[in-house]
Amino acid sequence: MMKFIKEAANVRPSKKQLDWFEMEYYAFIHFGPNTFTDKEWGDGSENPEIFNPTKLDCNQWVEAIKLAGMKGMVLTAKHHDGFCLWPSKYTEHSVKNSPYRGDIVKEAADACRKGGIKFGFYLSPWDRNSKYYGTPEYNDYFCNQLTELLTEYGDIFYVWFDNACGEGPNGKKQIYDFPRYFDLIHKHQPNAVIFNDFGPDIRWCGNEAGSARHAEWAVVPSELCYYGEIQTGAGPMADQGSLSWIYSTEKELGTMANILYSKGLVFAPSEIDISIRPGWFWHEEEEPHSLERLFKTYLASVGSNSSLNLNLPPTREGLIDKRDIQRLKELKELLNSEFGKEIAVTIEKVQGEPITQPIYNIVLQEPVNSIKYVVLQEDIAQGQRVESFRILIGSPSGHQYPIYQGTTIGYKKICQLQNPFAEQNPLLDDTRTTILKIQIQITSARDEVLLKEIKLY
Ligand code: FUL
Repeated sequence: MMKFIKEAANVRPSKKQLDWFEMEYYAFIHFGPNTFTDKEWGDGSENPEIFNPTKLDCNQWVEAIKLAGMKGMVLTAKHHDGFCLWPSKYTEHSVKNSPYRGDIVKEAADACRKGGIKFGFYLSPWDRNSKYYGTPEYNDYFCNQLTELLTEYGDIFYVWFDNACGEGPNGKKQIYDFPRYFDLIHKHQPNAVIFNDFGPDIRWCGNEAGSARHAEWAVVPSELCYYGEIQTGAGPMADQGSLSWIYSTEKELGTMANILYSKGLVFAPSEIDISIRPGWFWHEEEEPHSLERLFKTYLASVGSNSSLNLNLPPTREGLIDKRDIQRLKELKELLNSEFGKEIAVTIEKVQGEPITQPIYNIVLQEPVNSIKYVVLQEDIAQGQRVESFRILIGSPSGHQYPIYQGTTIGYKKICQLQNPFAEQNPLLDDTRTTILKIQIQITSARDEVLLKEIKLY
């Protein structure tokens, strides 16, 4: 068992997964016929004539994304309605037959390049317009479209496959040839990470509400990575009678109880995807979520070993809504004020008895009134190791008070010691004028602990 735990601690990310981790925060853009019909899911019968953005400006999207501090864009090149935002050679259901004749994928990719951010696309396997859907020919159709997107728009950092399908038990059944899709991506865009519910490079966090697991592990049972194929009835492990698959919403995904009996382990970190508004597509009457909700989501994603893919839906004119830009600005200002000024410290690492329980003694150069955040980072390139930790502050009389109890760290853990929107944490009261020391105790880990950063704010 010890050997297995050590192995789990040493499952490592690829270079492209590391690059993705470092992006932390990027934007989804949901745009298409739904924007004009006021729907969330089109049925594919929409007339392309309705798609008519009159002031479309992808540079404005990029400005909004950059203003928010995000590092990339993921555009819905084709949503479930099958309508393509590029003039695909393989269908008439696209921008080429709309009053807007341009190539929106090209405009978006060019704007990203010009603005110095990365570009990626979302491509829905579920296609409610294609006559091929539900037949083996659909995989050819899908691969043709995927190839267009992979070869005609420069560097792609991300290919986001959506596993949603609303066909129901009597609907069309499509066997997706995911291995073939993945091969195409590896061939044409070897640096692109691939997202699906089950990975292979990045996996869905399991909800669209912006909430995190109590312990988010990047190393998960390999059974998960075949789930998508099981769902569609295909693939090498399409054995529905077997218990050996794990659902992507599983709460304990990656924790010890779950990995101990797995067939293997893979490195597949989580992304939290959420829209800035209730819907993924723009609806006039909807308002952006509150600043508090978005900030919490940031802590639950970027601050909990996931990334944040925050959706900004363009309006019918083809611009990011002013209300959303205002909220993004507020969020950026809040992030700047919360994480703009580091507290200067000196850190001493004391080796605990086992190498998996080191203690970090942190002495502040100047006493402070309060510490709002402790930000921890493991050297994730070596694997994810910490299972649990706690943070203590020293009182003037020399007593130590535990102020935070944590589970995983991974790429980044933002420990919020006190909620900026709430009252003062009572535990801090008697020491708050004189905090000079804190201590971080790693209480359990899967192998030697390699913390890369400890920052206080
Ligand atoms: C879901 C889709 O059904 C939604 O429309 C949206 O695109 C979201 C990101 O993924 O599965």
